[in-house]
Amino acid sequence: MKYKISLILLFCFTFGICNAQKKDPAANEKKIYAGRVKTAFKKGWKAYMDYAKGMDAVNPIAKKGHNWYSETLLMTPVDAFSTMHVMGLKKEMAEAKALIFSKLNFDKDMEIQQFEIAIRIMGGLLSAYQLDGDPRFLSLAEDLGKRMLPVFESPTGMPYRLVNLRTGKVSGATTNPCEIGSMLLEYGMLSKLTNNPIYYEKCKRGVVALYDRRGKTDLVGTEISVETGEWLDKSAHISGRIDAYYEYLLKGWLLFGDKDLKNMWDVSKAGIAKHLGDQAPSGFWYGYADMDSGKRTATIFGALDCFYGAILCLDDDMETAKKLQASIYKMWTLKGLEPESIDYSNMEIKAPYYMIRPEAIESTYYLWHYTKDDQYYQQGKTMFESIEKYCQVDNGYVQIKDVNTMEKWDTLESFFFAETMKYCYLFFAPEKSFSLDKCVLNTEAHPFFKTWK
Ligand code: DMJ
Repeated sequence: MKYKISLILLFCFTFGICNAQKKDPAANEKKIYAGRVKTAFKKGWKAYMDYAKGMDAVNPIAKKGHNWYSETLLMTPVDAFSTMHVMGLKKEMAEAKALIFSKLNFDKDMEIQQFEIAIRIMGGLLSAYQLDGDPRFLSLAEDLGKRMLPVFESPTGMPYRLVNLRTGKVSGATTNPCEIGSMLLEYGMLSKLTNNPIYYEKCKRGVVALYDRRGKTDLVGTEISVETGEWLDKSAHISGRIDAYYEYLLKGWLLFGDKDLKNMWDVSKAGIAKHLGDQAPSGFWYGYADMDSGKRTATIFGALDCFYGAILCLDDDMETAKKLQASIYKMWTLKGLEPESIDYSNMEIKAPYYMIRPEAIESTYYLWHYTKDDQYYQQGKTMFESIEKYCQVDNGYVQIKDVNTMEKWDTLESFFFAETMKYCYLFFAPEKSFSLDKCVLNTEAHPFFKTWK
């Protein structure tokens, strides 16, 4: 009798496991990887708490921290919070909140770069408010938003780059499209959540002023004066200094349903495809061109440019996203970690460092999310493994000075926590912990939810 029962139990157990494996053979592996990404995040965070608590960022090897400006803006805790929430890291969330609510204060006689502070700090606070519900996050974001508003008081309506948080004095009249347009999501969210349209209105006015100055190719250049409206560098590309301007035209439409943005995106997208898209022998890439003539000026593609794969996915252009992804992965596996930039005409590395940027992982994740094609899941695993292998030190994670030698660079940008770790985690995260379909991620990967009608 006893023997019979054991046999039945054994049968049920084996059958149960086999059945579960049939349902999702990768379930177990995903659980293990989700745990490993969380462990990596916690290790990075511990380094911050041990050596840089209360400062902007950590230098794990030197066992110290540093601030961007003369005083801290709590860059790492604010940027890290939304990922802690997605990962369900309660202890770390409590630590970040304690720091933010006891130490974060914007009343400082300090000149800051409004774009970086908007996407990392304002974006982080707004997302934290939506995820966590604590109204102090929103109050801080609103205080910051008010202090940064003077940037829009230029003759053209395009924002100045820098502002003093206490006095409101602005400077930095020479700027770029990214620093003009890539705060539209943050200012828009602030408007929605505070019922005060001023932030979105001012920011959108600057975006439209920039768009109206686009070249004959429908593309924007790299440098412009917000006082005269004149272009100072007419080089068009999707790399740093322009990238998130395009990203926010599409995401602004998706989040706010603003048809002007949709139109601006459609026009820009066609210009990008026509003048920057480049089918080379080494693969499909986006290069540089003159914004008026469309003449190719360089065949450079960089780590930052990789964001465009995610945007193509959001725009439902899977075929182009897949072509670009093959190149992104080629660049990543060239040395085992992606360099900052390459010349795709000969696959020569132009800038050899790796800042633990997220964009390649981001696009791989979007493609996997929308296609569920296993090759992208495998690529995501490879990317995480290479960060584990090359960027990990005994007491944390650091950047890489040169992907040829994998020499360490003892610093860690806050986007390691906000983005790189978040995208790595999402490949393996339990479905119920996060859904990309229910939010729009800002350019710093902070989830924004449409909570209004
Ligand atoms: C982040 O701050 C944001 O993703 C920004 O849009 C570009 N640069 C970094 C990450 O590389």
